[in-house]
Amino acid sequence: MARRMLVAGNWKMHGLGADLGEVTMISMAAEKNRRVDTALCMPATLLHRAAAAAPGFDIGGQDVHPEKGGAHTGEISVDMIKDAGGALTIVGHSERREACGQSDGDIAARAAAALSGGLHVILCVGESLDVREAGNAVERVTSQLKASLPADPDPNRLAIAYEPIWAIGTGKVAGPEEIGEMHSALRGALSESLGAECADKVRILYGGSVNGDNAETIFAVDNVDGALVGGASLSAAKFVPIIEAAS
Ligand code: G2H
Repeated sequence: MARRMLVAGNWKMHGLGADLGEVTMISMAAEKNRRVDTALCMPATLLHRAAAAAPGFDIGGQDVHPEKGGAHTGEISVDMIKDAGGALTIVGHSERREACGQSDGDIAARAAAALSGGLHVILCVGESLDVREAGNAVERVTSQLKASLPADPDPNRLAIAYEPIWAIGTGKVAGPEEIGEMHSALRGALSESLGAECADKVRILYGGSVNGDNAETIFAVDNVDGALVGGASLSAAKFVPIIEAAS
């Protein structure tokens, strides 16, 4: 089936109030390009102001806690993201898995809470360079996906992002054959876990040093339904060409 492309930015720990003009410019470009779904995942401090700076545009968080509230210093809940105007969240980014020791089970719980609370979810998976060089990338990443999936997800509100850790912020991009092989394997793993009909609706994004120069090549690969973009999402000048490449 034809899936709509999704291009989501991940500002990570970047951005101050002075940078919100970029959010507005990106949202205006997205408004003109209705063929592609577009979103920006902001640091918690900017969620509310980014939503106000870009009415009608999808703003999201970068992680979410599975519980509704409690003694969880530094965490953010589903209701907090929604209250700030957010519509989606990333879960399972490798930087969060590593920094916070999140297991696949933790990621599944976070994704389940976000989906049941009404958010859209971008669930990240990816392998290290050691795993890639040992020839175990497909096996590792498909296992990681199966263990990180929430039960009975709404496929229209779940996207998977394949982000090889060795390609994140390094300027190294997986080649079209590596991306195609992994995305096809991830579609198969989704089918085994959720059934073919459901798996067919889930978008699989690529992430890792995507930019305006390489986006078109990446988007031409089978089973690539968009991108999760870090560094190149911080300015309209760099992000808008990626949105255009998806349309
Ligand atoms: C991968 C990506 C966004 P970048 O983490 O999630 O970042 O595009 O900077 O490699």
